[in-house]
Amino acid sequence: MSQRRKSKPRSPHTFRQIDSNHEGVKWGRHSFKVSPDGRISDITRLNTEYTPEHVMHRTASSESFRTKSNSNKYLLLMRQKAEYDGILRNVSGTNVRHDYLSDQSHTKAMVTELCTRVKGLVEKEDRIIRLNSPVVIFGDLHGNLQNLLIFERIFFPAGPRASPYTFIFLGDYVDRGDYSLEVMCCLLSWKLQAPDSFILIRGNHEVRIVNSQFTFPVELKRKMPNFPEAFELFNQVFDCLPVAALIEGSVFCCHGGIPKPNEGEEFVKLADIARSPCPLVDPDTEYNLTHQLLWNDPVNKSGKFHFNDKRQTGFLFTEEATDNFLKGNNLTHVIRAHEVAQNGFSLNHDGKCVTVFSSALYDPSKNDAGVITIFRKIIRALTIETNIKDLAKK
Ligand SMILES: [Mn+2]
Repeated sequence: MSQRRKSKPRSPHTFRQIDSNHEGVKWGRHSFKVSPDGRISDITRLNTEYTPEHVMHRTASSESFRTKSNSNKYLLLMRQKAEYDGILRNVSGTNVRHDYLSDQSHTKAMVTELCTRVKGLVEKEDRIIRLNSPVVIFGDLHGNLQNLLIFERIFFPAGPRASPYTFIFLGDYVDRGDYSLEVMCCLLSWKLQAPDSFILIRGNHEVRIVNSQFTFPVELKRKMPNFPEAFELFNQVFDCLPVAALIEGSVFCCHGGIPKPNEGEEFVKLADIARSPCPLVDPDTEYNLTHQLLWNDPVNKSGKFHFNDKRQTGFLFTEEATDNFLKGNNLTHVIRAHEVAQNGFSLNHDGKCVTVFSSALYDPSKNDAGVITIFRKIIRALTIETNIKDLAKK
């Protein structure tokens, strides 16, 4: 019989190191029942520590897990609106016979509260938000409420806080589609419920000089004729949205793409993007680097940057520009939105630049919606089935 080797006792130093470095875990405050379609009920508070009731009601966790919290009431209104309009399968079991959103007193209080509270959250955020995986990344929504509610059912049916994912939206929430107001009310409600894991990045349509020329103000006026302040309230939130996200210190996310460096420089440093002002009302004239983050597109051409003819503003960036930006900042990939893609995503620059677009049927070629996930160091592009024929209740 072989002699068993005596194992060396671990040095106490090792234990001390582990002890001093770990961040620890703690109990969440709520437990609940989840139905097969993801609805939560039977919410109970775990009494692991004493918290006074008036403090409890102000935490994001109770905002998420109290069915009577304002954000949950607003989300229910948006789902009922979608069911009433026949763009979402009725799963609530209630037959919605009334368009609750047409009640002006509801919408005015809702928009005021959502905009005021979320502005208070996003203006404190870093301009580049640093995150770890797992993440789900969404591209342009453009007022597509139906697709957004399908994403909810697939990725966070019991709310973003009950999911291990961090959700990143890359902007262009409003204009073009019919439901910019409802899309914004959903996004802002979820932001209140999960401020650290529900991230809203600014797109070029989240700029009042842009959206004032598209459908957003017309839609607000039609749906809330007695509340002209709504347009400015939403845009004050937009002025304060962060402009980029960085995942695992390696994947850079923004709406448009890589900005052109100053003469004599090879690449734009992340530190310069992080200095983007807040609030930023007109990126074009106040901080052009951010204007480019919101507008630029990738191109397969030689050289580095070319004028963006298609947009008549910003630049097209080449693979060489992508390489310089990635190498200079020690990154591996860029994930951006801003351009429609047939399967919901497309790859440029040898897979180093990814485009994601999350609004189906946006163009005449009947594009699909896509999302990107990053999980265990793997980037995956998904096409989401959003065909509504079997979803509509008619
Ligand atoms: Mn765009």
